[in-house]
Amino acid sequence: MVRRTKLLNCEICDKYCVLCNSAVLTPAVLTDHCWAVNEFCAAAFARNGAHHFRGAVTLQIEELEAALIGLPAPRGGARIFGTPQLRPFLASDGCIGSVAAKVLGVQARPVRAILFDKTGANNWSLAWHQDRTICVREWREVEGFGPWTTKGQAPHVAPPAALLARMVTVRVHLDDVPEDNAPLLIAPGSHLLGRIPESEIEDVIERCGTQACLAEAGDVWLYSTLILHASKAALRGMRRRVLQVDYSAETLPGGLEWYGV
Ligand SMILES: O=C(O)CCC(=O)C(=O)O
Repeated sequence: MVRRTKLLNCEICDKYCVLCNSAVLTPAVLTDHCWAVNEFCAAAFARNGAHHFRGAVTLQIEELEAALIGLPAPRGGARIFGTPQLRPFLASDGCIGSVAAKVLGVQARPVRAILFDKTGANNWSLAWHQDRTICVREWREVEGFGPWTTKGQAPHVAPPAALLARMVTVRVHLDDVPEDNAPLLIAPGSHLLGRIPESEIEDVIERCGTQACLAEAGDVWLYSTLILHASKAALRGMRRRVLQVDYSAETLPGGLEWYGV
């Protein structure tokens, strides 16, 4: 017999959780589950820094795989440049870009894309960190921007944290990500803390708690770019392909230009 209990509304978005309608819920659990339902709640995203869009690209997954075929995906991931076949997916009215546009509006544009392809033979883990750099066309000295590095032959620079806080990152899952296939781990709410010094990371994780972002092929996770995150190596002989795209709705100051995709 299915036990039905009174549905509680999420304290943030005032909607009930469709996943838990037979469980006894506390408001805290509901808030957690809130990001697992398809309904997007801007207020919950602003607080948690993440939202799971189930099946957002399921219908386009074969076309997407075809667009990505042949692209290198070495250990640690490869930046994707000059791939016009991806643009319809990434535009703000495309199946990927429209997820970013929920937060940034129609001005959202893809500013960096990376393809990760973890397999038993191409495996790695990443300790807790924030993504702190953006990819630009050329080096220019601009106040607040630095230090500079070169990755994948393109200049990268650490911008002011406030700029990163206004960006979002979309992760498109091409394979299932159960608990043992290297889900992204996040510390919900950590994106609100600006740039977090290395020495404070442990303490922030303790305070924010952690969440494993499980997914099925065709799902999309949306994150605040500044969120503290980590990922383990894949444990089983499974493949874990993720297309990760950073979005911004801004032009850069001082003549700096986004590299783009
Ligand atoms: O996909 C992953 O495993 C981790 C990606 C990541 O942490 C990053 O790009 O900073």
